[in-house]
Amino acid sequence: MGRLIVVSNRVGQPQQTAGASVGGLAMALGAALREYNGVWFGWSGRTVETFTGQLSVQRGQGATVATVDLEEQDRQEYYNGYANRTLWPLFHYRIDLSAYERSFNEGYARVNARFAQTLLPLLQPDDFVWVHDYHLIPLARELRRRGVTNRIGFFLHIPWPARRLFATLPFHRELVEAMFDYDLVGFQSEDSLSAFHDYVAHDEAGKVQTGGRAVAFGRTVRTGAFPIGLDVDAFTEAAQGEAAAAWRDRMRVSLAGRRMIIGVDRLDYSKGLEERFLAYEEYLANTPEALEQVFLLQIATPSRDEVPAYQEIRARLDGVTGRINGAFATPDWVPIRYVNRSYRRDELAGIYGAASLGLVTPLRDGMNLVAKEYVAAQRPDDPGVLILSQFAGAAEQMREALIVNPFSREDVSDAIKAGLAMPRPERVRRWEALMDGVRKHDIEAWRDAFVAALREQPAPQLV
Ligand code: GDG
Repeated sequence: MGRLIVVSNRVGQPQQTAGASVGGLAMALGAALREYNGVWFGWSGRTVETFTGQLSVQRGQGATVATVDLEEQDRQEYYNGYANRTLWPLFHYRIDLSAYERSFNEGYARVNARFAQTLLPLLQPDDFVWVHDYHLIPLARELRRRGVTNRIGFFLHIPWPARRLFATLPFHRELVEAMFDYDLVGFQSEDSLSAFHDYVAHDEAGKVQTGGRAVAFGRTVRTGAFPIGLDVDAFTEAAQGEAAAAWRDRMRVSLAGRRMIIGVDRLDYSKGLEERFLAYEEYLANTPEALEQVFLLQIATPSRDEVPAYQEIRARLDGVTGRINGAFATPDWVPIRYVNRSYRRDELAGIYGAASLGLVTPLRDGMNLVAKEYVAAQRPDDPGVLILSQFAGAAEQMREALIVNPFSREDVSDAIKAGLAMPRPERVRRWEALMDGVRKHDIEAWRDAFVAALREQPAPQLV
């Protein structure tokens, strides 16, 4: 069996489980590489004056991590630019925030070419290559141009937007055409998959065959939905460890008989934090008996702070939380505990476990792993209730959550009320169904389904 070569913008530590701050992507790929004798290749996060293509290789147990340095101009145009100022907002339905600058486009093309050039000497003929996320959509095209015939798969961690939105991207056609250089393209949800099919069928006059083969540009690519999940065993282990128990106890003391609602998100406008705070404010305003009895703990870890839209949302959230706390707080109670730092995974697991409600209300999200973590951290005999946005990919599987429209304050406020009042038997019944789903759609199921599909796939054929 050939090796698995994973390529993503940044690499993580494959051995890491309970340790410090890692995002959803890093956790997912770390678990995948532990299973296969793999190589994980990506940007080191460092910049140098002139790009050299010099690889830095670290060998660990069962996996090798290889990184390359980029130039400062690459960081600005490719990472802060095209990836995080053009594609991220557009794919999260925020065309008002999407910047269409040619230099970003050039930086994106340049870095994808640099990635291909640097990866080339690492590849062996029977390797399978698995490319991740919106930073690297054209990577297969760059590898094919350099003669690579290995199987190459692509997985998009974020949503694929509706076709009319996608068409606002200059060179949208080229980007999709580049996706036909993969053997397999995977999305998080049926919603994203069908939006992609819709574009292929309508804008390219292509065809979508049964089994998910998309035909356009004279080529065929296999497509599918592969919902990502948790490394459930690692997470439950973390939730049962000492650090988690210490935080559960610490939170229980600090509750002082009150109920806690929890939100945990990267500080990102796609996560709907402002809308969440306003819905919670509405709940407080309409529920006088909740005053001093409930609080919202929002952990919002700063993210992408070089990008102006992230500086703006941070400032707005400072304002909104300050205003709500000023209006409702009493000398010994604040309605929102707003925390801008990150916690270790095991600490987070303990904090989730002490919350009566998990509030997960992104305006758009590829999947959302926090929803799954909240469920996995609950006590089976007395679980909390999950409130989940209908616009998170996770909503396709987590039907027993209280599904809400995050744009509607009334809807979210009603769900908070219903969740806090829900009798224990109903909480247990919903939690059991949710936890079954979390186990079924776990990280191994995701990884194995994608890798199996990639390995079975015959080489691309001309139609
Ligand atoms: C992208 C897609 C998709 C957060 N704060 C801390 C912390 N986190 C962890 C959470 C969770 C992860 O970060 C966030 O994952 P999400 O899935 O919620 O969101 P994104 O970061 O936007 O991830 C998303 C995901 O990729 C995987 O495909 O689900 O849709 O946008 O695991 O727990 N972790 C620690 N301390 C924190 O303070 N340790």
